[in-house]
Amino acid sequence: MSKKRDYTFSYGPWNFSEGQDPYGPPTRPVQTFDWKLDQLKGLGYDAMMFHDDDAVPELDGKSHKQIRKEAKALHRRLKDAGIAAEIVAPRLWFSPNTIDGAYTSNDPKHRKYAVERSLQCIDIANELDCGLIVLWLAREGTYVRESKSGRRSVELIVEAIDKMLGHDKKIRIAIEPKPNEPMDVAYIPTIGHALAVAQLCSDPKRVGALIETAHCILAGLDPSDEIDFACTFGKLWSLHLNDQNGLKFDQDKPFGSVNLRSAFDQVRTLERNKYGSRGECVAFDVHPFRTTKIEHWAKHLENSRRTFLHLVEKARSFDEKAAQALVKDRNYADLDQMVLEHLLGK
Ligand code: GLO
Ligand code: MG
Repeated sequence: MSKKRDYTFSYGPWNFSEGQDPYGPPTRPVQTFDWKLDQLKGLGYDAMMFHDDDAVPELDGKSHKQIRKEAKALHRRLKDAGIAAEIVAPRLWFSPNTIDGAYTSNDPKHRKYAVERSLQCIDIANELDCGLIVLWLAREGTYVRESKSGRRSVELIVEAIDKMLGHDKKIRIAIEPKPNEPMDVAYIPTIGHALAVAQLCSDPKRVGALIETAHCILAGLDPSDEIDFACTFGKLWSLHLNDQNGLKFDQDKPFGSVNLRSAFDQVRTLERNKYGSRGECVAFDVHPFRTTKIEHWAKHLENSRRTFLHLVEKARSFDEKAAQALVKDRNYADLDQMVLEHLLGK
C-alpha cells in the first residue's frame, strides 16, 4: 500500500440537481451558484468542476471579450474562497446546434459550432488557471446506427481534439467515456476506446481519461479494472465516483451505496496506483434522490466523501500479507471471505 496521503475532493454545481426526471418536474427549487460554491469547503471539498456555462452562464449569446471578463471575475472569487477549478467541460448537449451530435453531427455548421465552443472552453479554463478539459461526448453516437458512419465519426472526434490541442500548447484533455444515455449507442463507450482515440491524436501525451463508476457498470465492466487499465497507461487524470444499480438509466447514486465491495476495490486500486499524488482530484458525480428534502440537499456529497474515507482506511488496514498467502495457496474461497469479513469489521 502507498504511504499515507490525503485526497483532494471536487464536485460540480450540477451535483445539486433539483430532482426532475423524464416523468416529473423538479422537487426542489433552483439554488444559486453562490450557494453551491459556499457549501464546498464546509463539506470538506477543495475544488469545483465546471461546465463552460457553469463558469460563464449563457455564453452562446456573449462576445469573446465578455466571456473572458466573466471568467476572470469568477477566478478572483474562487481564489478568494481558496477553491481551485479542477476541470472545465464544454457542454455540447444543450444547444439546438448539437441535436444530431456535436463533433460528429451530420451538419458541418453544427460541427463548426462544437469545435468553436470547445476552443472557447479552453480560453475559459485558462482564465480559471485550470489545465484540464473534460470531454463527455454526450451526443457522439446514434439512435439509428445507419444515420452515421462509425469510422468517419471517430475521425471527426480526433479532428476536433486536434484542433483543441493546436489551440493551446499546454492544455490536457480527459475523455469521459459512457456507453449510452442520452444516445442509444455511443462511439466512445469505454476507457479502452478513449485511450485508443488518444493515440490517434496529434499529441497523444496530452489526451487521457476520466473514469466514472456508473459508466463502467453501464458498459458491463468492473470499475476497478477500468481504473487499473487507465493507470497502466498513466492516463487517469480525473475520476467520477458514484454508484449504479445494474443496467438502467444513469443513476449517479452515492459512492458505495449499491455495491460496497466494488467501492472498496475501486479505492484499493486508487491507493495501489497512488492516484492523487500527481494532483488528481477525487470527484463525486452524484445526485440527490428525487425524494431528498431541501434541508438534506448536500447529504449525498457529504456521505460519498465519508464512505470514500472509510474505505481508504479499509484499504490501508487490509492484511495484504495474509491475502497474498491465500493467493499463493490458490485459496480464493478464503480470500473471498476475508474481504467480506474485513468490510464487516469482523
Ligand atoms: C453524465 C456525465 C456528466 C459529466 C459532466 C462533465 O452522464 O457523467 O455528468 O460528467 O457533464 O462533463
Ligand atoms: Mg460524470
